[in-house]
Amino acid sequence: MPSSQLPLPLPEYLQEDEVTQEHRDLLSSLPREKGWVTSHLFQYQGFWHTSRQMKGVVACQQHFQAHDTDILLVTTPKSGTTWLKAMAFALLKRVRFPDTRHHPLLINNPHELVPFLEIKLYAESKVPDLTSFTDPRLFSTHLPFTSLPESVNTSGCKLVYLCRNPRDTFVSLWQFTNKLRLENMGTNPLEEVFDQFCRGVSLSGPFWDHVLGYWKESLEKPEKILFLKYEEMKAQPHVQLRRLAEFLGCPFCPEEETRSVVDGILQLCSFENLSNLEVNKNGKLSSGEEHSAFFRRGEVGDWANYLTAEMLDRLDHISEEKLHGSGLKFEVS
Ligand code: PAP
Repeated sequence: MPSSQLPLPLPEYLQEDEVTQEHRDLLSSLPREKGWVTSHLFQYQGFWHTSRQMKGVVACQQHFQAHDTDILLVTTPKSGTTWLKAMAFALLKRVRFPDTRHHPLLINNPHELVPFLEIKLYAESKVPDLTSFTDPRLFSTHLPFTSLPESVNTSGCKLVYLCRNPRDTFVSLWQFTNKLRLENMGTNPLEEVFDQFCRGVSLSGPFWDHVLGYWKESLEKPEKILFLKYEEMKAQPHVQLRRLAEFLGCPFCPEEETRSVVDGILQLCSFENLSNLEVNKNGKLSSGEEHSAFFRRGEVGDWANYLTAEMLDRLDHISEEKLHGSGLKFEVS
């Protein structure tokens, strides 16, 4: 066959070949359900992961050693991960990269600058070389609290958790996974994946258990976990960025305030700015996802364009039941 007619290799995120017997054995021992993009999701320690991610989850639990100065950005998928990565990076590296007109975020997607532990680093290698990361190291994860590597809890490592209301999270996830599906797979029927989401069968789901795990821990250990909401970041970005800076031990000094450094970071990391950069319009992650898939509307309340009254009833009912007595509430508009 001429090379021009050879079928294109699948992007890495769609590859499900299990090369080691150990991994095959583990997967075959786990409950499985139909995946949203890949053929299956596997339930491990109560939460759902793809086969490729499972490799990363196990390797990172076994081998990741947190440093006291590490910072871990934690989210459920589609809660604003890309935005938080950009803001935390710009904030922590502001002395090294003070000029927002010549900044790494202008030529790199935030996921490249702040890699996922289980989806990137430990999915690619059982023991990745982390020596190029300088302290404070900045990583991210979608892992639920109960699945974090032990050293995250035993070290002084800090966690920043960002969540988003379940209505927008679901719609964003549905849209994102449709983009990741190959053309011949078609789009996922909304009703079908909505039902899966409600039953907890979504990437790193159940959504509510994920959020509650970190919410409770943040109440007990506010110096260890900062709990942020997407809706609050949209409504009061200056307040939330200053909170983040204080929590991470690098508050803005008066001189920075007079130079409007907060404005500069928010502008650099805004949806408008990031989504229009060449790198984010046309680039791809090494695992094959197009950067543009991480930027859609970036608003609160887009759920109103997709969810029926019946769906809202079901979702709100689950939220009420799950969050009852926790003190946690979501804003939806
Ligand atoms: P991930 O968890 O897979 O990394 P994540 O970044 O959390 O994805 O989700 C993308 C969502 O954040 C998208 O929401 P939408 O589908 O409702 O539009 C995306 O548009 C939004 N987003 C990305 N960058 C920004 C930003 N700079 N400001 C606000 N929202 C953003």
